[in-house]
Amino acid sequence: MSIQKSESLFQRAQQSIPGGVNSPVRAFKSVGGTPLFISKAKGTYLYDADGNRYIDYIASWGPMILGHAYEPVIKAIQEQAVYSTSYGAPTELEIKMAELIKSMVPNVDLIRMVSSGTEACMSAIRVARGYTGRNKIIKFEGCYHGHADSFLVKAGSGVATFNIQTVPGVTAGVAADTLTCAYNDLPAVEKLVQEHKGEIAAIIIEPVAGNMGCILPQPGFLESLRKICTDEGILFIFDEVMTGFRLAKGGAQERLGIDADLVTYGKVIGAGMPVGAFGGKRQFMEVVSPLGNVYQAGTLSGNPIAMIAGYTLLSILNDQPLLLKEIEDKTLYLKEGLDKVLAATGTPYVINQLGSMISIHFSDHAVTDFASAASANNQLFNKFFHAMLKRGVYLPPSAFESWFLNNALTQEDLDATIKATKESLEEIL
Ligand code: KE4
Repeated sequence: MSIQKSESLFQRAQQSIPGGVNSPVRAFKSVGGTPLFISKAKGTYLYDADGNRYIDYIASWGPMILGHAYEPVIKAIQEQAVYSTSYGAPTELEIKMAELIKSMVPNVDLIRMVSSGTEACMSAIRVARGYTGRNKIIKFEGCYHGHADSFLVKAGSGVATFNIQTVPGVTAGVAADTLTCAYNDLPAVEKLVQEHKGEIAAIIIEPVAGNMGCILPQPGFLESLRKICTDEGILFIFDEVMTGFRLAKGGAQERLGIDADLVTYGKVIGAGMPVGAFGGKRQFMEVVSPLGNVYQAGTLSGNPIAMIAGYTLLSILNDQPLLLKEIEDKTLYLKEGLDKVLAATGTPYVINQLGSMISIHFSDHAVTDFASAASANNQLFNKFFHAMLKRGVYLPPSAFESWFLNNALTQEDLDATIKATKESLEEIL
């Protein structure tokens, strides 16, 4: 398999773009090698600049839940684009989008559109601080809520992949207001809350973590956090940028039966266009400008192209909830196949999975937080990544990422992935 064009494009890209990419996780820095430059995609297949085809398990890090170039979405974008791509003024489309999301998810009376998951999470934290008058937040080591300063403290995704302990440019003052502890470590949360009584505005969490690989909340963990927040006047923020409209129509709130005070969305709600959102009960969201004084804004927030793309995709998921079940069934089929081939090798591994989020960890212990994810044999994962890539299977280029299945995957694709896994393990072990 030649990747000559990607290699020359990567050289050229590095002359004009930091690291040759517009987002670090794309650079293959932890797995090594040359990032593939993608020229097109359709359904579950990516095609790189050299014409090689890959079965895609990234789905643009989540958004392509029904597959790439999904016809109803493409058609809707094409039809809308002729009426201009942005007005900087309100449109009925934004109302329809807000009303649709409110009808699909629990606990959202008001919702504000933004242009990324980072903006959504950054704004949600500001709402919590504005509403409570408190400064500190608790986040969990290995969770990633975007690249706003407050979150780049023991963050997941690329920050974990590159093992960046403290991000230059994030001031000590900002970092001091971000308290961290291990995911699933309830005593650590209780200790922080007691030590900082009355100072904590929010606890923000990925209800199912996807930025350390896929890591599930232990039974009772989220319920206990919910009780702590209620008792202490702390806002409970679910970062559902990954889990929203994937784990269930109502996201993790519905799937896990936990009520958040604020919830953030991204990825799927834009169907691949730049969209994020934050929302919650009226009592919290009415502090947001221009209703309240917590200022938050965006030139392209709610722009018509992003709205029609997201609205079209969400409408389909809303009208056909069995689609999410189909993707979950495909994930379970894949998990069973991976389990069989991995078990046959005798090498230690765990597979974490919920809904259509899944990850493999070459570990002889359960992976329940960042430390246990980091102590897995991630060098072996890197070899596995490349062995799969050369067999036409495109996994996230880091052990600290969840895989994302899309509904364009066929039984043949899944079987090909299981076969590639068997062959890859035979090669690298
Ligand atoms: P964006 O600003 O990248 O749209 O969203 C930030 C974000 C917030 N919350 C969660 C739970 C997220 O997973 C993300 C972004 N996820 C990463 C992938 N792990 C985006 C990929 C990238 O950084 O290029």
